[in-house]
Amino acid sequence: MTQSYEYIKSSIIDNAIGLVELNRPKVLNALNIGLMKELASALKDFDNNENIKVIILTGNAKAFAAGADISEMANEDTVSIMLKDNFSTWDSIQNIKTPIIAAVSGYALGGGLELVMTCDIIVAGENALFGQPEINLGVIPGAGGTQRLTRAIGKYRSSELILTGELINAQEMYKYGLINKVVPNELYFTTALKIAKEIAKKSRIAIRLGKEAIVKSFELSLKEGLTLERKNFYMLFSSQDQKEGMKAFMEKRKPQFVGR
Ligand code: DAK
Repeated sequence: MTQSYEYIKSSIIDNAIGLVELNRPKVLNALNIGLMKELASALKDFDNNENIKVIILTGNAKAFAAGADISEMANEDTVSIMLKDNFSTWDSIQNIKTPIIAAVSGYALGGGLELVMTCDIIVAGENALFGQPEINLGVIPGAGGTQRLTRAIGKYRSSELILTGELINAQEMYKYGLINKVVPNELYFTTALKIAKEIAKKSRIAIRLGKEAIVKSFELSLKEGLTLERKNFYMLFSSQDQKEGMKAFMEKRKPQFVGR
């Protein structure tokens, strides 16, 4: 099943993996309002689809996304930008329960990097370039960059990136700990797909509760986080998949998970 959009492409692989491709190649996938709305809608559709266990979000070889669309923001003032409330689409993306793998090639800048950082696993081609260049436009990151980048790579590295606007390559970002894997350019998508296929073998309900507990670790105290983890762990013992997973282990066979 493939649904058609204007600014993205959405499709399903192996009946279990949702794929969203950002598709404004002429402007390096600049994230305009229309694209963000379509993206939020496609991700929500996958989140509501009981067959989908994991999502891959990607761009093209030249760009994941070179940031929010500057031409749309240039004439805004404080009130007009506030009233548009475009953050609600960003908020809905960070509430997606299905894990998202970012498959990055080329530019991931500004809002593009912020979008990457809403994902759960990040795979990059060697040519990928990351940065928060908003400072060159007289502003600062507005969709999570100062918070997520700092939590991911630390105060000192994020300060340098955000305050100088410099771009760094995938290998450097890997050393900083933001990226799971850096691979030769031609392998960035197949590597992400390989990880997605591995996740797709697992129980959908366990995958989602696992993501929830990990994401919440950024918001809760250790004590609260451990309580949430324990509740999610207990909850899984009422699933058929827990019974099947443990039974299959003891019978020395592969589990057949049903997502219930
Ligand atoms: N917006 C609009 N158009 C862009 C763009 C962008 N971010 N990035 C590239 N383009 C367009 C270029 O204008 C050009 O269009 P034409 O001139 O051909 O019509 C085309 O894409 C190709 O770009 P270049 O000719 O510049 O290509 P180069 O290879 O020479 O350079 C580059 C590539 C990535 C270094 C360069 O394009 C560049 O510096 N782009 C801007 C990068 C940037 O500053 N990004 C941060 C943008 S600010 C918010 C949520 C999020 C945000 C804000 C608010 N709310 C919810 C309210 C986030 C803000 C940002 O991301």
